[in-house]
Amino acid sequence: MPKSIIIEPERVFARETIHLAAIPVNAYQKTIEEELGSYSADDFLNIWRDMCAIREFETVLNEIKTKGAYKGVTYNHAGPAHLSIGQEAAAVGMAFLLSPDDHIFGSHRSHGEILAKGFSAIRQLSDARLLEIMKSYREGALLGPVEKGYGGTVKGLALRFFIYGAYSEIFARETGFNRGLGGSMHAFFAPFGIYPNNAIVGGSGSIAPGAALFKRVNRKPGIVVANIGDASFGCGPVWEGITFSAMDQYRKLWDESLGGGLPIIFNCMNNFYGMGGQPVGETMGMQSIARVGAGVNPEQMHAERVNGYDPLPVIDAFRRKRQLLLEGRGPVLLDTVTYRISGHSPSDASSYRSKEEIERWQQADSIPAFRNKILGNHVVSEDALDSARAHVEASVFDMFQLAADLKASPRVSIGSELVSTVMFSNRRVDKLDDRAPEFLQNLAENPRVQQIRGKIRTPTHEGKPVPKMKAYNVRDAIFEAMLHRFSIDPTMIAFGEENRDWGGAFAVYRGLTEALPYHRLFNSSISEAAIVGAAVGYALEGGRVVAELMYADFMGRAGDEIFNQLSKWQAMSAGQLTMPVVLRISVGSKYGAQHSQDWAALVHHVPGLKVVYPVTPYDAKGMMNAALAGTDPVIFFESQKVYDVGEMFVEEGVPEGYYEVALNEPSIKRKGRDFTMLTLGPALYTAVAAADELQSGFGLSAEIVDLRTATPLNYEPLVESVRKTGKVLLVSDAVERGSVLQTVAANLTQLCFDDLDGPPVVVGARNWITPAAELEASFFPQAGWLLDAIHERIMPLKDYQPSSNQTLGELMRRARLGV
Ligand SMILES: Cc1ncc(C[n+]2csc(CCOP(=O)(O)OP(=O)(O)O)c2C)c(N)n1
Ligand SMILES: [Mg+2]
Repeated sequence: MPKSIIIEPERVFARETIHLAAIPVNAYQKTIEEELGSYSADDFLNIWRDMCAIREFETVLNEIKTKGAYKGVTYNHAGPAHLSIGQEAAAVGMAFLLSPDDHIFGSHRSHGEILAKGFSAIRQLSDARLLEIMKSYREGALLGPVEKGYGGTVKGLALRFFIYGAYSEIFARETGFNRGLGGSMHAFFAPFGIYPNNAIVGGSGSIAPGAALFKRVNRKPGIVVANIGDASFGCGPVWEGITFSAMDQYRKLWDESLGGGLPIIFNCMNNFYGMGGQPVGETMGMQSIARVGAGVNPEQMHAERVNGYDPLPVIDAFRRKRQLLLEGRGPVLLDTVTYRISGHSPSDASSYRSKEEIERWQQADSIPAFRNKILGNHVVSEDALDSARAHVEASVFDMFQLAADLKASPRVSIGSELVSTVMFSNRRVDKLDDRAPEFLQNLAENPRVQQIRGKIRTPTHEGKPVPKMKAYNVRDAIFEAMLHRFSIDPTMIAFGEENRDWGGAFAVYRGLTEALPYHRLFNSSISEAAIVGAAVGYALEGGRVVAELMYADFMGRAGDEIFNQLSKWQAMSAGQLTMPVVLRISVGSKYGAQHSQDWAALVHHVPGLKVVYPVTPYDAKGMMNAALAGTDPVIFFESQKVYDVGEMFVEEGVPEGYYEVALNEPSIKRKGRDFTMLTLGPALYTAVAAADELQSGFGLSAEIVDLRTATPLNYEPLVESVRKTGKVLLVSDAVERGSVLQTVAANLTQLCFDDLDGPPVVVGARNWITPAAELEASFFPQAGWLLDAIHERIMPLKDYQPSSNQTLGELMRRARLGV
């Protein structure tokens, strides 16, 4: 049902003051004596041991990066190492109380967080479960080398297994968590609740909210933590992720049983520096990151600044904030203050800070400070501390040595085409969970379903063309395919701007508001980065999403999320994660320069994305069905020029039942013999008009092939057609320079060289901004342009007068000017 949130002028204009609450800074001031009831001696020992392990892990990396050896073991590590020496207390404090169901996301500097979370999970999981994880994880590939000759406890084995997996991943070994395809900045290990870390600063800020969304929508236990740096708070996507996480609707409009606000902590690992820039005093103005919460919601995100140079205040904060999240009162912001003693990377000369400053933080170093704190109270003996440290350092060293050993820990063979096999998962999964999908009504009663039932699905009816109002159109086709999957897969959700009550900006979703509860279809904030980022987070937790960008021109707003996140996580996980996301993107017209551009070429260029562009009802339904049955990210372009178009090509009409159209197959829309016209997008209809003119005016028959897809693309039908005709014209509404069709033309030139009478000719839109609606005919390819191009560059048409300049000289002129 549409919502009703009434805005009353009298209330809006009443005189008031907005009061901000005080923001706690270093509120935790407990002594160890006061904490004795909360921690056992073992807890203290474990905290200490975990900090020491992280310090040693990072020290090894620092030594091999700067000196090429550690304790006599030489190793050349070619890749990055963004170390967190100094930040151990913050990492251990963050992870100490988190359960394996609590999921952390991180940054380029997350080795410490990964280790801390892994150690915490190992403590909490039973021996049986740990063995199960170690034996099943990548079929025991990591466990094999570690268990050889090991005679200790299961937990000891798990600790070594985990450190080994981390080092191996950093060293790009087959035995890494992700077969070395993730590496230092992207490592993760989902069985312990460690989710992707991100080399894009603030990348996790828009992804982690999707993981929290997954937990709410699918009623899963646990919380989500986004560990991001202080400088990342200058990143737009972080703000968008926060906004997305704090939407009122979770608590005000969604079913209460889902649990309320998103269970997410944005945990700022505040080390006072970007690389060398300083957010406080130089690159930002908020002074304390905790202040950000005050602008987000009345609860101010329960924001606090805590002392992250001592693990206990951090544990205390996580205990309290986790509870808030479980009560549905999220999101939360923590400003966890720490310091990076190590350089940004081992090549960092620290030219941006003084030696004195580093020395002062070294003097306050959290590891000796914590030791003194617990020793002072005789809770744990000095011997116990020393032996725990020595023991864990030995494990770190052993595992470093094992990971550095190319025999025990080989690299993946580059020639094996491993990467090719993980770029796409290419799976079919009908549903990602077994529970019954939630609906608000019996679908037979849905007004849109009933309306569609009365529509005509064939190109003609009683011998006449079908009037627009009665034709089953592209809009209906997408709706039908989505409703089908909504009714099968309970995890499937859809969101984007104006997706709910409005019915989607172009009315594709009209009727869904009545059918679906809020958590399956909702309006998001105007946050394109968060829309795509959250879709990524939702999918990599195991759900299916249809996210939507209203116009292709807005892709830039979600650039990182599309280009680096949606596209890359399947491969960076070595195929362990799937990414069942369909990103619907509408291509505009009549709306000028910033609302009418076809940017299929941008995503076609990015490895890891399937890119399709159906423009007929038959194709739209079949391809949406296929996209929603798969597990790969599909960029699903739609054209606003053709939402209303009925089926013109499939005589039998668009089936009412389920069918799929393969996502890599071009479709021959009209058979012909004289030349081939290849199209992508709504230019199909321009080609049809041109082909009709060629037939009636010149007796020429064109074969029209709609690519329907940019990636992947089966060239066989294209080659077959071009072999037959020897001539090919390629047409799309995208600007010609760098377009998908230029790539297809280049490939066809090679594939059909011997059969071609001349080179393939590409006609695209001008290399301009899209002008106003009234001038579009001078920008988008017109049927006449196609005839002109054929006449000038493929075969002269008898007595023909071109209306536009499609000559090679003009091609040169335009290229020279860049227009
Ligand atoms: C989007 C993006 N911009 C710039 C960089 C280069 N870079 C890597 S780390 C870093 C500083 C990040 O600072 P912060 O977020 O505070 O994390 P810290 O390094 O302090 O842990 C920069 C600028 C990047 N990786 N990603
Ligand atoms: Mg920082």
